[in-house]
Amino acid sequence: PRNSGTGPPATGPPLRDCQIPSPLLVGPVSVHLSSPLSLEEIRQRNPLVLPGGRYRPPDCEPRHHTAIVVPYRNRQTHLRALLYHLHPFLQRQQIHYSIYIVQQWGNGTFNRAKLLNVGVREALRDEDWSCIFLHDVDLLPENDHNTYTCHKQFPTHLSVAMDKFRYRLPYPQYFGGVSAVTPDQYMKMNGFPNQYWGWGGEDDDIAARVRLSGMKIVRPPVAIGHYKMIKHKGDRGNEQNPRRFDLLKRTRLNWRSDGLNSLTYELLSKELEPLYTNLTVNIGEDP
Ligand code: UD2
Ligand code: MN
Repeated sequence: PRNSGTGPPATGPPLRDCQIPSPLLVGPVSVHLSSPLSLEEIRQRNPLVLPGGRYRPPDCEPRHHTAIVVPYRNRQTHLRALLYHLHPFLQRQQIHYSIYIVQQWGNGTFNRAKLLNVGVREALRDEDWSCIFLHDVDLLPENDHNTYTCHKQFPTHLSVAMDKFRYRLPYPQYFGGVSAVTPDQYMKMNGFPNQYWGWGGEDDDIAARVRLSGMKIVRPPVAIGHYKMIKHKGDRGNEQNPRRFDLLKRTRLNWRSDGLNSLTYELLSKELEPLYTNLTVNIGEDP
């Protein structure tokens, strides 16, 4: 077959471009959260997904190439729910995609933004992605018209209407949950901060970087950007970061020196699991 996998396309007559919008879209979908299937069952339901969680539409040439990067530690049931919903969702959108789970090694304080930096860098080693999604593990999109593609000029914030905020944007600069950048946009804003250890603030820092680097945030209509967040308590090792307010006061001074250009980490392993690429990474500890 042509174009199986993510390698170079085989020779032969070119496939026609995938239609826009995808004829496979169904619009609103109901998201059930009780007892997600096992990884094996999810795999069986997604026979065209290749090791590493890679997919390419089999019968048309995709116009979009998206890496989904998920910061992660110890959320097995959420991960299963995400994979269960996201694989069919992205396939209906006829996107060429891959899912990266960036797992923080050890019991040190969690650092979401630094894990996202690692995920972007490692994903771009694999492939020339046109778009990179930054995706919480516990957020499930409820409408497949919310396409997982990037805006040419500006970073996108996708999770504009979540059940936990009564399907409204909590505040105008809110950038948490699910967002997306092109590699160019990511470079322009010097990536994300590495210094936010623990819960909170890093999403507002990222939003500030967008503005400080001369860009703005674009969003889908509220009617389309619907998400369910799986209910959860705060995680051990991700306590509220008491320094977040001080750090946020300094984004304007720090963003050029802290970010993509100051990122250091040790990649401990990279495994092509059936439904995702697992990156285990030592990102160090809160100094
Ligand atoms: C909000 C934001 C989130 C982030 C966070 C502050 C929403 C929907 N999301 O999420 O984007 O800005 O506040 O840091 O408003 N995680 C793990 N294991 C852990 C801890 C975190 O996997 O032990 C990952 C996981 O992908 C999770 C994400 O980090 O979804 C954010 O952490 P959270 O879900 O505990 O924080 P929450 O829901 O307040
Ligand atoms: Mn959450």
